[in-house]
Amino acid sequence: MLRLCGFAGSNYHNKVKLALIEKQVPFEEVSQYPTQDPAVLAESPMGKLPYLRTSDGTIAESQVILDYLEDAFPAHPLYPSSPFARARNRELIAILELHLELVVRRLYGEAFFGGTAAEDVKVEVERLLIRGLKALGRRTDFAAFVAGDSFTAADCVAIVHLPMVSMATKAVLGRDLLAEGLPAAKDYLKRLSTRESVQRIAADRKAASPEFAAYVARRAKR
Ligand SMILES: N[C@@H](CCC(=O)N[C@@H](CS)C(=O)NCC(=O)O)C(=O)O
Repeated sequence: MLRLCGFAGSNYHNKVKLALIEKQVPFEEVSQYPTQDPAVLAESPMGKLPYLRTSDGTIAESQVILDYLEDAFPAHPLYPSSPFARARNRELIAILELHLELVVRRLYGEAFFGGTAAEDVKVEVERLLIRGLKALGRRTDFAAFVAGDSFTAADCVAIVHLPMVSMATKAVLGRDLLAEGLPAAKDYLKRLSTRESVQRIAADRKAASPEFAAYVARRAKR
């Protein structure tokens, strides 16, 4: 049985969990919060979450895990069949992660963990997010799913990362850059929120919120 190690409040954890649910691959979850504990570093070299325990060993990095799942469990594919469409799917994922999530992450300290982001960081993040959102809008209109008419890996990524753009920019910049830059994405998130897999993620995140609050409190004391 595969074991997904991480926590329900993590967007990267939920990306992999969505893929497992959508692919109908059985798995169990093991609750793990960020740490540099040697036992965790032995399983996830950077101590990043999530990581996947398989019968062959552990795998870290959510995108690597998604690609492993696609290779190991080809039934219920999450990528299109043509090489070009697969590349375009991964291009969407790269935009979502490199040019949106990794950028907005610089605001999480202030948005969620009681920290303060420097003014120059806020200015830079806003500039880069506007650019990243424009790039995403050049590749999808969110008419149905992110990459066309069916649910794909790019949806597993968009569903978990795009709300972070909204939440963190609202909290730190006082404006929802997602709503301003890509209003169709807000409608898409609302539509997809009724999907069974997405509802399960949301319910699990809610159920784990006291555990997450305890982690945030521990983190603030460090
Ligand atoms: N590139 C990694 C990013 C994962 C990531 O940043 N996870 C966060 C939790 S949402 C984490 O482990 N943070 C702790 C740390 O960076 O040490 C992936 O795709 O899995």
